[in-house]
Amino acid sequence: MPSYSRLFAALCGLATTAVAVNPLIVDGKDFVDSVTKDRFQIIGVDYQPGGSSGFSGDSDPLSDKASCLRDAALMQRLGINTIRVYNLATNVSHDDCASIFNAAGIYMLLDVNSPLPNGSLDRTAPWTTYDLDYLQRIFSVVEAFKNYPNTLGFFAGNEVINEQSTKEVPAYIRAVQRDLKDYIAKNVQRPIPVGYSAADVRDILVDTANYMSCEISNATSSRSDFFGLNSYSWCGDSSYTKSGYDVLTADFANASLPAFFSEYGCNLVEPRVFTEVQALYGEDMTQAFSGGLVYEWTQEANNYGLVQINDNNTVTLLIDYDNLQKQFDKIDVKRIESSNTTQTSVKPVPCSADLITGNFLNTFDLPARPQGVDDLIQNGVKGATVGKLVSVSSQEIPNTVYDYTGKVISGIRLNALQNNEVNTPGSNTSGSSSDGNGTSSATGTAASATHTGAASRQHSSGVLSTFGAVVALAVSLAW
Ligand SMILES: *[C@@H]1O[C@H](CO)[C@@H](O)[C@H](O)[C@H]1NC(C)=O
Ligand SMILES: *[C@@H]1O[C@H](CO)[C@@H](O)[C@H](O)[C@H]1NC(C)=O
Ligand SMILES: *[C@@H]1O[C@H](CO)[C@@H](O)[C@H](O)[C@H]1NC(C)=O
Ligand SMILES: *[C@@H]1O[C@H](CO)[C@@H](O)[C@H](O)[C@H]1NC(C)=O
Ligand SMILES: *[C@@H]1O[C@H](CO)[C@@H](O)[C@H](O)[C@H]1NC(C)=O
Ligand SMILES: *[C@@H]1O[C@H](CO)[C@@H](O)[C@H](O)[C@H]1NC(C)=O
Ligand SMILES: *[C@@H]1O[C@H](CO)[C@@H](O)[C@H](O)[C@H]1NC(C)=O
Ligand SMILES: CC(=O)N[C@H]1CO[C@H](CO)[C@@H](O)[C@@H]1O
Repeated sequence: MPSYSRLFAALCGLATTAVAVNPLIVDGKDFVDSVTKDRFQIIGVDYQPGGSSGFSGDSDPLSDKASCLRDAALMQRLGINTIRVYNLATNVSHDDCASIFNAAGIYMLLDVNSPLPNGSLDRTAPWTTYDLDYLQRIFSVVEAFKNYPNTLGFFAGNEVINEQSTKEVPAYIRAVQRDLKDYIAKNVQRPIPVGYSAADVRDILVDTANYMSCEISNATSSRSDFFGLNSYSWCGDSSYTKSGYDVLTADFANASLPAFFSEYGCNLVEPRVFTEVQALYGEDMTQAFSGGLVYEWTQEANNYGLVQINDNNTVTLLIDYDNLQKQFDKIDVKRIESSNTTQTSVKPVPCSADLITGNFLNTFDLPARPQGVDDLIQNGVKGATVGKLVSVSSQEIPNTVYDYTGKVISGIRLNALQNNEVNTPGSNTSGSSSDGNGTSSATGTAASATHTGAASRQHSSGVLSTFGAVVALAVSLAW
């Protein structure tokens, strides 16, 4: 299939038509490129234009081609290789957007839950919401995204376990993971990873990670494939020890699955300087963590944005965007991508009550499947919208882009990468800043950048995330 598409592209003279990134798999405690076996670390951003309350079910951040083109080009320039999208409509086409991000060398982490009715587990009474309607919805998200090679994984839940949740919630999350993974095994041609995204509530964090990552001998598919942590404990120009990152690193040093920050980027000190990037991708932390995703792409009421989408269809790159780009540019991509058999040979431990140290569920009996779900898994969701890649070419974006001082940056383009390529920081491949009288400081072209090696390497619910961020902040401040 890839060689056929390449031939087709060559015949048509479309040298820049993108084919596909390699799917990622989980091996031990690392994400790994399924073809080259290189390690993959997430250099990501949470993508939630419109905020968490803007979701109606009729559209989502991956249903509007024009904004995806604009954002993928700007993310490519920033050095992003993964986005997380929280709320997804199941009955719209994501083909243009998923294909644009694929062409840009950017993977997608997708929350299956939504804030709409029957769209998530009720943390105060999970047994009232774990039902056929709910499971049909989350399986429909799998159907929508299963055919895109850049679908990195699905979050079965986001911050469902917190101070308000009942004791049974962890078992329900494992049941949802079991059902998703059994659905994928039966209805998808490759093993798409499924995991959980936790709030940074320190006194239950290790118990949560242990509960999700241990192996239940008669329910092996319920295990998390990866563990996301929403962490806001590094504020301003903090340090490895002051931020508590040293504690997190020790907590996850022995984890048996890939762990990463599913949200980070405290905004108590502004502008954000993102010095935590050097810690996260540095020698101390890359054994324990596989990178992270900065909260969040667009500026919303809670003030975490990297870019501002203006009413007149222009974009302003905020100073946080520039600060983050400078930090990303310093990442030693070659080092963090190198495979390590010590990491990939880590095995899960069997679940047992003594893994749980605090006041947390310590039994591993999972709720049985609701009636009708076995049939849904055997036969697939009927009438579901199933996505597929479409062709994408390199192109300049139509939007005017300003830097944070108001200067126009011209020539920003989506750079459709060659087959198997993943976006990496340090390319800053498109756009030149003009001072208004025609003088511009060029920064190189997309085409040349893909051949420098450094720029782009051949590889080698989100229910209430905003609220969640606030909760996590409050917790890390208290602590
Ligand atoms: C898609 O699903 C949403 C949420 O269930 C619903 O509100 C909307 O009417 C549906 N749209 C179409 C075109 O079916
Ligand atoms: C798995 O084993 C546990 C403990 O022996 C038991 O309580 C549970 O019912 C079993 N579950 C299944 C699906 O067989
Ligand atoms: C991790 O494992 C090592 C070696 O088995 C052990 O010495 C260490 O105490 C463990 N750390 C944690 C936090 O459990
Ligand atoms: C678009 O809106 C932004 C923000 O209000 C403003 O800075 C910019 O000058 C406007 N551009 C045009 C072309 O109107
Ligand atoms: C491989 O990973 C282990 C820990 O999992 C670490 O101790 C070791 O230094 C790593 N090796 C290299 C070459 O980075
Ligand atoms: C990226 O390019 C822009 C010009 O488009 C320049 O102003 C900026 O300093 C560059 N950033 C880095 C980190 O090199
Ligand atoms: C205009 O162009 C000249 C070079 O031709 C340059 O020296 C100057 O800084 C530019 N900017 C402004 C605002 O004049
Ligand atoms: C089958 C089922 O649980 N449906 C529920 C969907 O959500 C609505 C509103 O919350 C409930 O009233 C239904 O019972």
